[in-house]
Amino acid sequence: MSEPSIFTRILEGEIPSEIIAETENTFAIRDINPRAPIHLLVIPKTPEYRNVVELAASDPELLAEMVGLANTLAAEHSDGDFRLVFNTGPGGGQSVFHVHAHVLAGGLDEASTGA
Ligand code: DGP
Repeated sequence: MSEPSIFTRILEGEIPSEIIAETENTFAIRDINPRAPIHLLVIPKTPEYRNVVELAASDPELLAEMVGLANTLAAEHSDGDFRLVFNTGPGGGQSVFHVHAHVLAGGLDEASTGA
């Protein structure tokens, strides 16, 4: 068994971080290192998918649930418009291998493209 991911540890309350929203199979937190005025993470509760490619191939409904929560959060925290980023692989900037979507909103500019 590999170590639980940082997001599983947050979900289980081992690491403090406010869970700002959840659905049956997903939850959301604020990114610890925000790169936009609104920078949230939407995460499946299951740790079984390392990245969005694995998730889309195995459980597209769960991916759709993530997109739905991102949309809800962008409406609640900003004007409803948002950028959704899935860093994929270390070369794509991914550092946590428990798939997650970066939801960026609120006065985006070119500088906030990289989540
Ligand atoms: P990525 O680099 O795409 O794998 O994104 C991982 C993000 O997770 C990164 O932007 C920072 C965030 N992050 C890492 N550790 C923590 C934490 O303990 N709490 C919160 N809220 N965010 C974290």
